[in-house]
Amino acid sequence: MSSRARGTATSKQDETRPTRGGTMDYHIDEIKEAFKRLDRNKDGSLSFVELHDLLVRGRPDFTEKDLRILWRGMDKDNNNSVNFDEFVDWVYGKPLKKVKEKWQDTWYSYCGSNETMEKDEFLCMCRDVGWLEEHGFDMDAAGELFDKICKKEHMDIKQFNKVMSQMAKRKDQKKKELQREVSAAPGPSQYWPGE
Ligand SMILES: [Ca+2]
Ligand SMILES: [Ca+2]
Repeated sequence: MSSRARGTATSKQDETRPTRGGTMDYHIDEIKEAFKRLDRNKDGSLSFVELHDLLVRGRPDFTEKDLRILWRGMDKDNNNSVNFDEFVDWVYGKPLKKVKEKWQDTWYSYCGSNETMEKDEFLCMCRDVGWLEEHGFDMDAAGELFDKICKKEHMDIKQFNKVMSQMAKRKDQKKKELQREVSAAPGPSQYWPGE
């Protein structure tokens, strides 16, 4: 649960940022402008990171994982970015695509303000998933596994797939089971604060 106070869609309208389901009707030019401003890297589409602050507005109880699932519902053509048409549909309250929760949602939810995972985020996830043991696969072992696979400070989702393969061997479990365990983890209880 978020303990931070946040404005809701109805209590605090900011005219420059469209909020879904509000009472205001937005003119297409306003939406265009908002889209342009949100598109910080100017690549013509919105990433999860670019949309994050807008998605959390009016949703104080949402977790990072909830946001991930909401985000995938907006991304109707599954290309991991929201283009202008998808954005317009969302602003006008068109039904979102139905998505099932996936282990990737949980994984991304532990990534903080980007889409790669640092070691402390990885350890936090291992703990929540229940992978850490007092003896054997402990914090140090998890850290070593991170270094071995990642070789840099950040891990991407492909590298995490390798981690799961190694974990599956180590624990003599099927990788599918490990993916289920990741899905079952709650994700960080609060979303990361906006910039
Ligand atoms: Ca962009
Ligand atoms: Ca898309």
